Amino acid sequence: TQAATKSDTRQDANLDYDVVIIGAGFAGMYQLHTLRSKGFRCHVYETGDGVGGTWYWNRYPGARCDVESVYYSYSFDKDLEQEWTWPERYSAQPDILKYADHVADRFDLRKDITFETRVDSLEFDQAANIWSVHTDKDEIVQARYVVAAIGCLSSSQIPQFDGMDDFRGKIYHTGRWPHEDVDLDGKRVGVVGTGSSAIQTITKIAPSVGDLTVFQRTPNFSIPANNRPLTEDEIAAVKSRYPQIRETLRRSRAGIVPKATGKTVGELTPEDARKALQMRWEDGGLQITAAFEDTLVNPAANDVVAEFVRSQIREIVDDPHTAELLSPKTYPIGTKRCCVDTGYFESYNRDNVHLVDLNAGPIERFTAQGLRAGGKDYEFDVIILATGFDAMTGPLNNIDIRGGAGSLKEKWEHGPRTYLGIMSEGFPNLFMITGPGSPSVLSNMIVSIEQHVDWVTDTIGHLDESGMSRIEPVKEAEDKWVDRVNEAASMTLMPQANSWYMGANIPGKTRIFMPFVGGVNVYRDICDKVVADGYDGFALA
Ligand code: N01
Repeated sequence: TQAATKSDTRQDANLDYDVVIIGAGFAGMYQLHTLRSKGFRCHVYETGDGVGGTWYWNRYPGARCDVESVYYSYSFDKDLEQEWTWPERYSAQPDILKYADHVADRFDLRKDITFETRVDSLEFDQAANIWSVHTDKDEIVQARYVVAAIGCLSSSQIPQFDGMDDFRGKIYHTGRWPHEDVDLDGKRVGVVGTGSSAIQTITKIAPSVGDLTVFQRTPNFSIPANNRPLTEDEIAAVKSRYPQIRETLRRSRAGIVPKATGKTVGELTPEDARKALQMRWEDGGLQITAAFEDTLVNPAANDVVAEFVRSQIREIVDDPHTAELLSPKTYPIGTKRCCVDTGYFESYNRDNVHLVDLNAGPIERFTAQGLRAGGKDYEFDVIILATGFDAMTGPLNNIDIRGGAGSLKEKWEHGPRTYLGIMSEGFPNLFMITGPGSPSVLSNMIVSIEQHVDWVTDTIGHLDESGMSRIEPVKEAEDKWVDRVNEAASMTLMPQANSWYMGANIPGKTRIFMPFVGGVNVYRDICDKVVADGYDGFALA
């Protein structure tokens, strides 16, 4: 039974829970499953009224994953893997949400989840090693450990334009899309932003809206998805090889099956370099930057990839001026997350789609009828803000987290400080899943989630079995790790872009590269070694 697997040494019987988990997305669900199967008393608080996290919130038209579904799925249960069949190479949001619901049912997760409840604040009692968890329903519960499984892109960034309240139409943010149908047919629609969310939305709605105006500040590199239904043969082949595929993902840099040439651009003839790019363009997806080993470290190699994509844009888009505006030139390719699309650039060949370059004149204000940009008034029925997220640190900073000496938000004022992206000194017994300082958003999130969740489960199990009740990073270990994360980033071109990886999309946010760029494989070995060396860099008590 569950209780029998947990050590009897615990002193926690008077606490509400052993572990409170925040968030019922892919991280929170798996964390609940693993800890519960080891006999820990866990409870999950979730703001939404269902599971699925990012796939619960991002219901905008055309929402789809940019990682192939057979990779973007749990590996922890062999039967689950065999019984679930993905319909498409890159599945759409409703199918991924169905999968999350299926997992919640199959492992009976909902009985330990309280929905429609936000965790507002956390307070740690340093003497007793207990977290008090406060919710927006005025509930306070106490637990030994807290796991923040709150996602990296869950705090929507809604720019505050003057006059937003004056607008008589509807305003939607892609990351907070309504659950009920939004009828855009024949409507005059404005989209602010040209990131992944915008690109998918624009492509999906362009054929059915009346008129669509896209407000672009920075153009994005986007690669065709080459999405398609998976054939029965493909599905059978994947299912028969799942264990090997999963192992490849775990040992890969980014949690996907790499399609690397293994060569730098200088090791290839110009013709072979072009072939490598053309092959990846036709195959579809995010692998274009893997064409050369040095794409993300060598400006010359990067420019070969970037120029290839720009040449494709020029070929697709009929109007040369629009093609130029859509061609990214101000940052290296891959330093802002590349997008994956199904006919995005083609959308601009439609008569009802218009592109406004905000560099010629920014959005000045919203008006009763629409918005004014560059001195010109635009009229809309609906304005869609595809303006992104306060990434990685935003979701944690939205919770008032007090470790005793101060708040996490204060500590992170000049950028996140973590050890391994899992914990932060001064905040014992608080774990983060895919936190800043781990590979996280640079990887297939599910691979990184499983690795972190397993690590946390093993660690809590180890503490429990050893009769201990507290873990916290040592300051020197954290300082060294922060330096290592920064050094790794500085060896690449990544810090050159004004990306959300850098926090550059949020006015006033410290500009620092947040994820660990060293790779999922390298990172996994580091975490394993820390444990093998007796939790090196952590203080346990
Ligand atoms: O957000 P973004 P997103 N005035 O930050 C613009 C994942 N994702 O939701 O670039 C005018 O990328 C902003 O302009 P700029 C994926 O990891 C995955 O699209 O800052 N414009 C930018 O164009 C992705 O990277 C999938 O100059 C303003 C846009 O809004 C991440 O989520 C699908 C503005 C925001 O783009 C975030 O993507 C969707 C302002 N005041 C998302 N403020 C898939 O799996 C912002 N912008 C396919």
